[in-house]
Amino acid sequence: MTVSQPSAVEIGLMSGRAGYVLRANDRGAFTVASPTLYPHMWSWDAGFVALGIATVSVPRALAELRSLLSGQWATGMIPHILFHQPSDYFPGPDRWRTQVAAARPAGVLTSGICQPPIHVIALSRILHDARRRGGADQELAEDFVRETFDQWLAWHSYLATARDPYSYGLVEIHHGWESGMDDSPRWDAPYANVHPQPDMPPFVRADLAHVTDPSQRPTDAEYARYLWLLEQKVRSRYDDAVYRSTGDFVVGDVLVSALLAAASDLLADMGEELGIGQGAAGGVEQSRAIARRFRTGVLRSVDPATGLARDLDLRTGGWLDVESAAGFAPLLCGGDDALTRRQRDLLLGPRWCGHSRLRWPVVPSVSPASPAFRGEKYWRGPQWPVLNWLMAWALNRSGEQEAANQLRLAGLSQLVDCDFAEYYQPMTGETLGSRDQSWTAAIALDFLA
Ligand code: 9YW
Repeated sequence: MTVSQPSAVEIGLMSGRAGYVLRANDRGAFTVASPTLYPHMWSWDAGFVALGIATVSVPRALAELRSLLSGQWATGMIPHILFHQPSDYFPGPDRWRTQVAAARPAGVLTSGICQPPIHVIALSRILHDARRRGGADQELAEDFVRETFDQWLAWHSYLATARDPYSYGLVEIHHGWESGMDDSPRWDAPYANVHPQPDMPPFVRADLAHVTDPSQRPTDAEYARYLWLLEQKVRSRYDDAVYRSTGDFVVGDVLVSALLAAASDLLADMGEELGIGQGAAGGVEQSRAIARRFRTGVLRSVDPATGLARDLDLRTGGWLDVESAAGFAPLLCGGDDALTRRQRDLLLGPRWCGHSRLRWPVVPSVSPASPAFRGEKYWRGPQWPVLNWLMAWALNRSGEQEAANQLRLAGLSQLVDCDFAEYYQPMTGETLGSRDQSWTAAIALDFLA
């Protein structure tokens, strides 16, 4: 299916409305992930939000990242949620009980797990925008990189050490939420070994009150497992080594690993350009070493038969064969040109974006040709605009401009109605989940810039 460029009027409306959404979701020091469903700052959302805001205001984009860094733990971990303000969101700070952890930050309440390391990818894009503008924007962005370089390095080093203690080259996650793809079928097998115990505190979900159709969300049984893992993290006092030996869910995540590799290379590039972190044991060399290790880990996970990367269940030692968009992790970190071309063709082909029944040829979270595909259900098939953006970004970086532009145009066509939904039904194009989702508006601005 060929998709044409939106008209000048559509582009004008879309960028105006996307800017309006981000302005409306701005709470001064941070941007909420969505107006009512997610009234806090989420880690990987903040990265996308920052790069979208940078197209209109570099200072405000940098403020978003600075605000996120205020939640960084002493271990280097950037937590997945920063609770800057009270709300009825569940699970909130009372459930996370991070006061049991010595490494928690002072001054802001946070969750106790993390999310994919998209932030330095966003920062390098902001720096690029700022340099194009020059003047005060460029100076601000370069100063920001100098000021925060060690914090980003600490974040990446945390993932590379505490989350890969045996140097497999895959970042270990302790909760499906850490992947950003909560109920993805990627995690069905490992979740089958998660057994909530009767002494888990009772809970009432808040997410269902904000959606029209509960069948589009994870089930209560899935939710109980999520909360049981949270409980296990609390009981381990958020000590990764203790959790590793006691927790039910320990999985090497290929998408997180590929993002870590890509982000580490970009951090090293910025360090070299600005003369930061030089020398044999400096941040630049450390970042390059992290990038090499995780790129190797991702490439090693590829199934030669399917051409897709696989997560590794570190409890059972088994590869997880699910046709999810995370299988395209090698596109994000590069390192094997033949595989990049094979994945490009696969992604644009009939099992993915070229599937004949898709409303728009946009990356679905699970292949519509897979038996695991569910068109309405959260991360089990719907299209998430940020995933499409990531793949377009990756293709562009690998020199695959034509393929990248196809995803960009398809992504823009999907967003032309200006709902900026959380996720979309791939066959009907129906908007699902929250509307006015910040990261969706943000990537629209980036695609339009
Ligand atoms: C939750 C905010 C978050 C995203 C996650 C997505 C969803 C629900 O919304 O999580 O309650 O945390 O799965 O990737 O960061 O947009």
